[in-house]
Amino acid sequence: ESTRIDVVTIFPEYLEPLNVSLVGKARARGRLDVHLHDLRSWTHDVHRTVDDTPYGGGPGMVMKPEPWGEALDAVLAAGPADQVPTLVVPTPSGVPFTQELAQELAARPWLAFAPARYEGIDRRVIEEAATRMPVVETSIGDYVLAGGEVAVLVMVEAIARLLPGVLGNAESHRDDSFAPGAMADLLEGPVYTKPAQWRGREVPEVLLSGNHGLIARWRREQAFARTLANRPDLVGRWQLGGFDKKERAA
Ligand code: 6GU
Repeated sequence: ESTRIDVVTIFPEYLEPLNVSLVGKARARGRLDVHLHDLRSWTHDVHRTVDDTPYGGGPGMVMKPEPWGEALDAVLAAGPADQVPTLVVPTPSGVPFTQELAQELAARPWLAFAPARYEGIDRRVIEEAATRMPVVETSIGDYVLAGGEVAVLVMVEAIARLLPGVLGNAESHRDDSFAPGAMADLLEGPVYTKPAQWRGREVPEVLLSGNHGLIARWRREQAFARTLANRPDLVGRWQLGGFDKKERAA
């Protein structure tokens, strides 16, 4: 019913936006149960050290295994005794975070996020965690962030809006009307609202026509054109199935 989310980070304040807007409301309504943890609370030295130099040499620092091991032990112990979380590790070396993966994760009752700073976490932490719980290493895109915290915000927002009762009715109906994964293949076209004329620019006449068949066809054409222009990589998937049915229906 309520999705539990644990986040272990050296910057809990970076996750403050989880108190705002859609995710904040989902928490206030009891649909999301978010627990933030400071990784440094599982250090034991006076400097609260979480990183060290990489074996084998090279630039940057690597996150030490011991604090992460204790943190994941504590997270496991804090949740329901009959469950384990799915551990989500944001990393540019992970599998792409897609709408499909967001849907899979939204179906799980308990997610634990382990965003890293520096060059990443000692590999043994991920391997040992994987003996105890499902682990997903995932990237939000082909660019490098300074740390995984912002990626956690992205993922939690994408997941939260899929939870039952989080979005308004209009929006959830709209999403339901698409086959699962449809948005991965076709970008949305342009949208307009009142006034019908603004700074000498008109709303496309077809949208004022009241002809819903014509409007649907126009929107489809706009979506095709925008996908061709902005995401030609998606066009290759149009032939491979799933799309014909939607086009016929529309
Ligand atoms: Cl998940 N983390 C970091 N640090 N950089 C990224 C990323 C994640 N996804 C894309 N770039």
